[in-house]
Amino acid sequence: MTQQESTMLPPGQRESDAFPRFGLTPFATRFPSNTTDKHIEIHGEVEESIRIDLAQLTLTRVSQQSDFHCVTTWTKRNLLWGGIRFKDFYENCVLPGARPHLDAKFIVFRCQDGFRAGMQLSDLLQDNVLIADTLDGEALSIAHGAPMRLIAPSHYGYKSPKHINRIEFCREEKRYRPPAFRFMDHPRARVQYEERGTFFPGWLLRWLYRPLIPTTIRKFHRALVQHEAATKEVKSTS
Ligand SMILES: Nc1nc2c(c(=O)[nH]1)N[C@H]1C(S)=C(S)[C@@H](COP(=O)(O)O)O[C@H]1N2
Ligand SMILES: [Mo]
Repeated sequence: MTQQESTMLPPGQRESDAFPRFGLTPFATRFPSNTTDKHIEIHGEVEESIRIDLAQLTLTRVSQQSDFHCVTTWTKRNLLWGGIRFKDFYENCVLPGARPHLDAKFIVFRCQDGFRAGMQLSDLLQDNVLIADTLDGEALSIAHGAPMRLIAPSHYGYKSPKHINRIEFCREEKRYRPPAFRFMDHPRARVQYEERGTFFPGWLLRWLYRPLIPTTIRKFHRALVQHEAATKEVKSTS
């Protein structure tokens, strides 16, 4: 098991006891329609668009303990994720199968709830970036990204997209449209350098974001409770 060094919190972060379902509020009421099949489509600047079923892969499984840092300043420490390394997936499945163009170094993840995250390929090839399908030894819940999500612990949480189902290779990031206002997106979003967003410094965004945490948590929690009640109802009447 790889363990991330976890001593001091990164600049501007505060430890949270809870690990809430969280995100941009428009996504609170959107849910994945498929929570079991682990299919990822590879598209964009590639020789061949392909679809990979993670259940069929024989890549080495890893478990990793790492801290999770939301850009709004809460940090949940020591989460135990299980899955495969993105780097292994890229080298063994994506490169030989889809053959991305050599200059396609910007990657967009698309998710079942419409969320998306753009990242540099070089950041994704770090050892601590996973495609995770378990948390604490259990299959990922809907709250935390079923059936699978990216985990990129050196970057703010908005670079750990949940419910991923599609990966696109791009030549340039200029045309990428973030899911929120552009100032809220940083192409790298490294926690260590407090790259919370663009145009505004990280320390300023801390103060802008912090007051939004409680209402966001409530919104996401309520929506999940409603969703679970609705899906239960459907199951019992069918
Ligand atoms: N599909 C999807 N992925 C997402 C989000 C989202 O709303 N939808 N929110 C992001 C943000 S801002 C954060 S902080 C984390 C929250 O992860 P959690 O809900 O497992 O705590 O997911 C990230 N990935
Ligand atoms: Mo976040």
